[in-house]
Amino acid sequence: MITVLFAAPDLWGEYSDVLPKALSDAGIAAQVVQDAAPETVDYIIYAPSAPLQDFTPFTRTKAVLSLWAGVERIVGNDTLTQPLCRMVDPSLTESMVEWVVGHALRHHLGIDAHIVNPGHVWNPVVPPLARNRPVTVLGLGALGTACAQALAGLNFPVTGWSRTQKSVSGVKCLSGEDGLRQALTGAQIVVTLLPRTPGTENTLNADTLALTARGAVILNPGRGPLIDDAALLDALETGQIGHATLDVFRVEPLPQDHAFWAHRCVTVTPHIAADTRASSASGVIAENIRRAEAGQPLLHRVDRVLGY
Ligand code: NDP
Ligand code: OXD
Repeated sequence: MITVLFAAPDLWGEYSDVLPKALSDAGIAAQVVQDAAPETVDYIIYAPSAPLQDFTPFTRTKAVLSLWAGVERIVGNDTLTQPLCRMVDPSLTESMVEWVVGHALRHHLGIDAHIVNPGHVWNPVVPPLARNRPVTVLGLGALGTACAQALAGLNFPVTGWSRTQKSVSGVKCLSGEDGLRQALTGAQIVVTLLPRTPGTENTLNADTLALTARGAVILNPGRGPLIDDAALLDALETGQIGHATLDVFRVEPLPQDHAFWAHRCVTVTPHIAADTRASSASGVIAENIRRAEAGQPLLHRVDRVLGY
């Protein structure tokens, strides 16, 4: 019998039934507990809300399994010597695709003009076809790749950018510094799905925002620090950027006095682009524990040096 410590008390209600069931379905004899002597714990289930900060006493723990895809709040923890895995979950991916495609289509079709039209103006402006609207997705990981492919499936010409060179069917893939400039040049919609690391901070800044097509739309469901807030506000003022739909921020909840709230060309969504669903995430956790117990390599292991 292995011991799985569920270290995120606020999520216990969602997982208390489904996680033990998923482990049992995977053939693992486990007790899932909210409290245990550290030296008895085999696996830790972690979320940023977890009060647990010192991993030193967990001497027999074989892995820390994050319920979140983004691991920036744990990856730099020096007491963590155990392997860390991030969440890659089909329902998380599905919801991110829905958020990105939904907000891309909102801007592509100019839907707002028809929803808010107090003057009852009959203005038959026909949007271009998607095939004539270049879209760039920064980050071609689990989420970025799925979003890029969904957008390509709607006929948008999609360019994707990542740290290492990728090959994604239907998507023009670029990497490296020059690749970033090429990917952004002329883009009309830019989606940021990079992790927060020192290497991705302010990827969108005054210099790179200036490369996009005039009036481009930014969709950021990645992390707030991927964008230089002040540079974005400047670019919105000049019209270089036409609209920004932002789901994530440097400080969350977004402070009431932040300029994004009141800006007519900014849409704020409250970090809801994609949520980890307990039922599918439990299956992902159970599979990883099954693999570890069988001596197989863990899936979705975080590279502590790269930070994601
Ligand atoms: P992955 O780790 O699968 O993918 C990350 C991608 O970013 C990879 O393509 C990687 O390149 C690329 N990348 C990393 N660093 C750099 C760099 N310095 N330059 C260029 N490219 C870089 O992550 P996911 O797709 O699973 O998730 C992405 C992010 O989405 C998460 O880290 C999280 O911040 C955010 N997120 C937001 C949610 C929300 O609700 N708003 C929900 C879930 C996640 P390479 O392929 O070469 O390694
Ligand atoms: C995540 C998130 O990283 O919800 O999973 O942002």
